[in-house]
Amino acid sequence: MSLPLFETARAHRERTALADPDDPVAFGDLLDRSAAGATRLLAGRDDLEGARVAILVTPGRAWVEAVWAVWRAGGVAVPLAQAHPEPELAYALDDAEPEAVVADPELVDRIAGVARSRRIPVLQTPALFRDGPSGALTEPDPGRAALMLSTSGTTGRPKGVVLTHANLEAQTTSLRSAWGWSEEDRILLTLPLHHVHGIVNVLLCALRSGARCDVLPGFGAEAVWDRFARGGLTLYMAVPTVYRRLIQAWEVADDPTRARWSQGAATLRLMVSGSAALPVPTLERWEEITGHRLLERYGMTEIGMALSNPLDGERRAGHVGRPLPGVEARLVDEDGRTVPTGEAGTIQVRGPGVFQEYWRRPEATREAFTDDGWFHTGDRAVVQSGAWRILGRESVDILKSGGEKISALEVEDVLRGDAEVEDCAVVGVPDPEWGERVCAAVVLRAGSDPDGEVAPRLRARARSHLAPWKVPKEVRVLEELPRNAMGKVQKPRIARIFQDDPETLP
Ligand code: MLC
Ligand code: AMP
Repeated sequence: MSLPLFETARAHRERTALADPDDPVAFGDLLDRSAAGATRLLAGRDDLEGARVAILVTPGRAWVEAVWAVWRAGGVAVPLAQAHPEPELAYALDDAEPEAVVADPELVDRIAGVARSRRIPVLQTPALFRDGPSGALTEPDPGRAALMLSTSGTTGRPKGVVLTHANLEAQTTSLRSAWGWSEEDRILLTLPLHHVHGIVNVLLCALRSGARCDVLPGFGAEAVWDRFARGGLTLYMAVPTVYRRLIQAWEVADDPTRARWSQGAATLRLMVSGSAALPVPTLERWEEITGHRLLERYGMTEIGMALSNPLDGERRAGHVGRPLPGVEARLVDEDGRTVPTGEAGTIQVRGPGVFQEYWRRPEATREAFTDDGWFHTGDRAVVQSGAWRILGRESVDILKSGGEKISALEVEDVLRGDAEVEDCAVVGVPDPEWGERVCAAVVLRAGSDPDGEVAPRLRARARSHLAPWKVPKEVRVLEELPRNAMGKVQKPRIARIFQDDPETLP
């Protein structure tokens, strides 16, 4: 049995799969080097049998080689965020219990300590993929787990979302058909590779199509514009914050630069936005300066992409289109009954792209699905004249900042660890740059100095424990948290306090 992804790679051995950022890498190279990596990971065994291997590798050829090596050895790849501080990495290792970590030499120091104390070996790129004895590899069955991605939930700490090879194949098949992918496509990757957006929509769709992916190791507005201007690209996909930053860079550029950038962008065939609501002004300004009407789509780590505006046809502003090929979607009320057309409800999704389970959380997995297999997304929407419109989330405790999902409860737990904090509430405040800005209201213990260095101290605490996007951009001391008659903290009221009277960062 062979996975379609690797069949495609074999059929395109001589063609360029990646440019990293300028060096071309052929599909054949990726196959050969990942085979060497798989053989080393196996160390004499036939199959990793679903063992996890954590990946702390910069987007580029080594990332693909590492993940393919894990898959070809029968393991589950667990991509880690490069920006994670030690406690986040430690949590990820304790949760996934990987048998090894694959890390770039320049990232090894970040994880070496936490890996050593857990007796997890760290294998370094690119040495892992050097020529060596390559054993016979038996590719895993499509039903086996391939990828574990971390997602924030309403229950505090992040959960592992387990996707099988068949899930990934279903997700890429759906998107390739909906967005007209072919081997002639060339996409620019600037998204991080610890999320479904960068991994599936950009990288795996390209590799599975026999197309080419040009990689920038991170996002920079000028670098992206310059890459558009150099020509040759056909596709770009990003989160709304990125399009806003690109617009801002264009606005301050001189006329010749603007002209060069706009002309370059106009040569692409499709630009896609997702992972958070695309503000209509961003959609409109982008269309004015590039001629591209962004295709907005809706997805989630657990399900891949579910809804999309059409490749051909009307892309309605503020809407996310309709269900993608192979995806069933419906709106339900609180009792789980399908709502009448035109009424708001919560999105449920079913289909072959939907994930297998939350890692080692059978209860959470059970609760996320109905008896007949619909996944409950927690996002509210309404269908207007055939197009779906996202209305927001059911839970006030799930925030989205710059496309990163954040659990308010997880941030609150860290802030409560400060000796002076009696209580706190973390909220998402509507923000033109981030979509939502993470803000924290804190109540101090009696006797604490309210004029002291509370905000910088709490931000520093958050920074040392949490990924950078979870660090509150603003911290305010309140006398008490507003509560309703039942004693429940009224988060929308707290968000309004920050909204009505925005403060600059301390
Ligand atoms: C970085 N910072 C953020 C942030 N990213 N703060 C809030 N939200 C974020 N998302 C912090 C930095 O640590 C820094 O803090 C300050 O903000 C400015 O940093 P920067 O250098 O300007 O940010 P940058 O590194 O350029 O990152 C911004 C970004 C990045 C938008 C390019 O966040 C990004 O790539 N986001 C995409 C995430 C993604 O792929 N999501 C898809 C999820 S999957 P300080 O204090 O040090 O100044 C999904 C499903 C679906 O949602 O539908 O696709
Ligand atoms: P994640 O859990 O990080 O995969 O993020 C998924 C969430 O992002 C969804 O549940 C939505 O809340 C949000 N999301 C993704 N795409 C869109 C979109 N186009 N509009 C609004 N919200 C979106």
